[in-house]
Amino acid sequence: QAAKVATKFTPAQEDYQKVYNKIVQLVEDAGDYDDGSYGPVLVRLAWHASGTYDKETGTGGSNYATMRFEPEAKHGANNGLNIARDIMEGVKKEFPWISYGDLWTLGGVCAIQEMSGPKIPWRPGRIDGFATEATPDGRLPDASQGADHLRSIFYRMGFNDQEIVALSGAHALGRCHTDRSGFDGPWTFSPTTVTNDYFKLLFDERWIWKKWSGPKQLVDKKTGTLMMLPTDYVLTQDKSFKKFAKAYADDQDLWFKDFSKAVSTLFELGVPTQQFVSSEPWILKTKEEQEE
Ligand code: DDH
Repeated sequence: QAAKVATKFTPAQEDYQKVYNKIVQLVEDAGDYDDGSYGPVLVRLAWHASGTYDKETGTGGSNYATMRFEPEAKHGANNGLNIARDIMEGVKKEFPWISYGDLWTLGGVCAIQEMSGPKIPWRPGRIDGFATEATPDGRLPDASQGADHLRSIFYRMGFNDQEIVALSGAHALGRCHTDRSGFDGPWTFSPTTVTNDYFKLLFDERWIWKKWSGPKQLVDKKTGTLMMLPTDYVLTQDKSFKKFAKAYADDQDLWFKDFSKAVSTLFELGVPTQQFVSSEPWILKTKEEQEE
């Protein structure tokens, strides 16, 4: 009798492209949800899965996808991300071989690229970890604070001022929900398209404190429909942050380039280099490029 040989499936780049394509499908099937796309909330999931990294202890980051476990799943900063995790669960059913860390970061890459953003170099290699590897609360930024807080949070991940500002431009996408963070509204008029409008609006609009019983936030004086968090507004107040924010407001190509690099780094935080299956990150194709 022949012995059963267990053959391990080794996925190639084209297999990850299939996962990417499945995510595209689900993002587009959002119906009435928010602005008609799950893209922004998928970007937020990828970011919160990665932004827990602490370079001193080497803990946190996207490697183990510990947001699957309580209490990390229930951290206030992660409110509402169950929606994104549930969507990704649908993808995982079809491609059970992919790790959660790879899946969630790929979701972020896919969402950014499909919403007209820059290409985000990405490679697989993250592994599923255990609840004991979950990170303590307080590693993600608190929107009510200022420049010192931003620096202490992002320097801990290994980023500098320029990268803090570049990454913050992700708020071109999506919106705040009163039932998730307590804040309310979108940052731009096109919350499902990656543009440098976030930076432009920061400088071009007049921002006033919103009069309401909710948490302290700003609204644009002209329409009263857009918002900025205290941590967004500080990018125009702090001298070092302001220099970069102004440069990105003036030059979308420059921001795309810097945003792509910083996001690619962000999504790899906490992953030991030897775990990656390829020495160089890949550039996956957008849906549109594959139709050409
Ligand atoms: Fe953010 N973010 N973020 N953010 N974020 C929120 C939503 C979204 C902060 C606070 C909030 C980044 C940085 C910061 C996205 C991406 C990124 C919300 C609203 C709050 C609050 C949540 C809700 O109510 O649904 C703070 C503070 C910071 C900071 O200090 C720098 C970064 C670096 C990214 C990134 O992706 C690189 C996205 C996308 C959203 C919209 C989500 C949605 O559902 O829409």
